[in-house]
Amino acid sequence: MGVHGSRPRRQAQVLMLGLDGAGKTTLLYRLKYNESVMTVPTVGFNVETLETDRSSPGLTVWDVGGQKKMRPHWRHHYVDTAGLVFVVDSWDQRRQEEARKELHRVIKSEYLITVKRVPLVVLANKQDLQGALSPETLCLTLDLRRVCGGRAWFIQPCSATSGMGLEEGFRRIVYLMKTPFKQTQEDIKVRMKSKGFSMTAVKQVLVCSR
Ligand SMILES: Nc1nc2c(ncn2[C@@H]2O[C@H](COP(=O)(O)OP(=O)(O)OP(=O)(O)O)[C@@H](O)[C@H]2O)c(=O)[nH]1
Ligand SMILES: [Mg+2]
Repeated sequence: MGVHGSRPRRQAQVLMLGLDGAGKTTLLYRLKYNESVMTVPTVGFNVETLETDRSSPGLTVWDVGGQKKMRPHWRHHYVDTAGLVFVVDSWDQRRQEEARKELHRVIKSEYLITVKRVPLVVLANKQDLQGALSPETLCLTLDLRRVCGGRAWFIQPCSATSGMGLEEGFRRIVYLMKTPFKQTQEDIKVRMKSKGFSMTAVKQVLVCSR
């Protein structure tokens, strides 16, 4: 990721949303330039391309401002979206309910769900801060299993300031965009069994990635 190729590549659009201050812009520039940037609240959007491995399309990542006044504009980006990344500030427990509501509103938007069923990766950001909620806890507070039924999804812990987990999160959205939903379930089963995990563990992971 982050390295320019010489040939023109197919591009897939990833829409990155989340509340103001969740860390979207910090995360985008950490991925793009491997640098910590000082951010200001995004009014409008930032857009950057990220390279992926040769077998995958390059990514055009849209980072749209998350302030309340910006949220009505999110839907204008749905049309070309192939994958959705929702960034959560895992440390700010007071705003989890607001994050849950906004995420559910986006997921339930008619176009994203009924027409496209775009896959979702939730980035549980700011894991470097003491007291940050774990992905398992966020899974419950955001009610992901219920709201994501029938859609490919994943939750990835990360830190935009250190870079931890970012590439994994974006690799995951590429994988989910490329792979039919049923196949992702099969892949997980096969990989876990080959590593000697029990059937119970396999089932738990499948529930968590459904
Ligand atoms: N400790 C810590 N701070 C972070 C992390 N990611 C972002 N921040 C800080 O959180 C604040 C907000 O980050 P932004 O990237 O501007 O947030 P945003 O989601 O783009 O916000 P809007 O543009 O308003 O939607 C900044 O002070 C960042 O330095 C992280 O992983 N850990
Ligand atoms: Mg921003």
